[in-house]
Amino acid sequence: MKKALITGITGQDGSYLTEYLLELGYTVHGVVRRASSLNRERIESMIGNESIYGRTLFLHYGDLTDSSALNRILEKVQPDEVYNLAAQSHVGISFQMPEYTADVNALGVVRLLDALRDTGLAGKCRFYQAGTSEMFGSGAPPQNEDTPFLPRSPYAASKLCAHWMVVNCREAYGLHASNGILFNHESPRRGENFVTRKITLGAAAIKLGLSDSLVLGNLESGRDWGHARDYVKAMHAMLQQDSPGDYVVATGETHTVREFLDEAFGYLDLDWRNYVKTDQRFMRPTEVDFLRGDATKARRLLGWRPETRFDGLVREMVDADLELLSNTKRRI
Ligand code: NAP
Ligand code: F7E
Repeated sequence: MKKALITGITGQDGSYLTEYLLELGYTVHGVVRRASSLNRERIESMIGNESIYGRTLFLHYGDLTDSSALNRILEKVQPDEVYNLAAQSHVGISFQMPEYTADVNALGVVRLLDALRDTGLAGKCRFYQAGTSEMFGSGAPPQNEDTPFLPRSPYAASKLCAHWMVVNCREAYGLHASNGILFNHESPRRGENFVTRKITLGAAAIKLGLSDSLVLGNLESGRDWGHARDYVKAMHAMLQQDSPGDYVVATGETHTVREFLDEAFGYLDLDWRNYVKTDQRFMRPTEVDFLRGDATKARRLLGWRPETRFDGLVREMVDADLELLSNTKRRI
């Protein structure tokens, strides 16, 4: 049985990847941060299952800013595959916390790659780095592996540093290390301060009479939105290849924030124009206007295809938020 170590296991992608790897028969080890309250909601169902937790799923305290903890965890777990999903992943917040963002997203990867070498795992363990379409920034669409990187935020710049560190490690030391260049992927488990989840939660709250407005920023930007459940399969597929590489993972379809609003509110028979306001505080100093990925390479070499389309994604998120708010009556 293969052993995987996942950093960022408590995040959106970490939770889907854990479920997928457990289904494939892996033993999964996750790195969790110490916090004053437990934030393990997304993996709660697995932690609460006695036939999984402590048998095929294990958690270890660590942090991408703490090299010695990373070394200890790797030494103890001896994983066959490492998936580095941990990050300060919010682009807007990265403008307010550029140093921290670079520490976790860029130096964190340096620490992890060094730890793999220091523990003698570099020759045996495969490595996945969670790269992002944000690295393309203002690069012309459709963006693929040959598109120049023109980052537009501290988040994007930090991820670009990580990207090249991974490329260098495989060239210099022969590490089986791959960069996934993933375009936006969402789900009912998406963090509540990303635009898609903000919209589906907001629309559900308005429908249930728990709120009467929703405040957003730029409605004109275009994103290539897919489903996280589909995207974690591509991460795994990259590490099953004979050679490491870099892969764009995307649907090839772009929608604006406005179109996301149309779909989410329209599904609930609401007109978003009656409820949505915009405010400067949610605008970014520099914006990425339009992303559309060309995932030909992933399709050809990994056999990967997205299974969920845009309308299905939006409806699944709206339905989940209706259910969540109906059960909790939480005001947002
Ligand atoms: P997410 O929901 O924000 O999850 C981030 C995870 O990283 C959480 O488990 C978080 O732990 C952990 N983390 C944050 N700082 C850490 C630190 N200093 N040390 C250890 N763990 C830390 O992000 P996601 O959407 O699942 O994305 C997964 C990865 O893919 C991220 O690297 C993101 O940048 C990248 N990515 C995401 C997308 C997308 O559209 N979702 C697209 C391209 C790339 P807590 O739970 O304790 O906060
Ligand atoms: O913004 C606009 C915002 O924060 C999408 C991360 O997973 O995907 C994500 O980054 C768009 C932007 O995602 C609000 O200005 C309008 O144009 O949902 P987002 P993102 O910045 O695309 C990439 C691939 C990642 O790698 C990242 O980790 O929506 N927008 N109004 C808003 N965005 C937010 N958050 N909140 C608003 O109120």
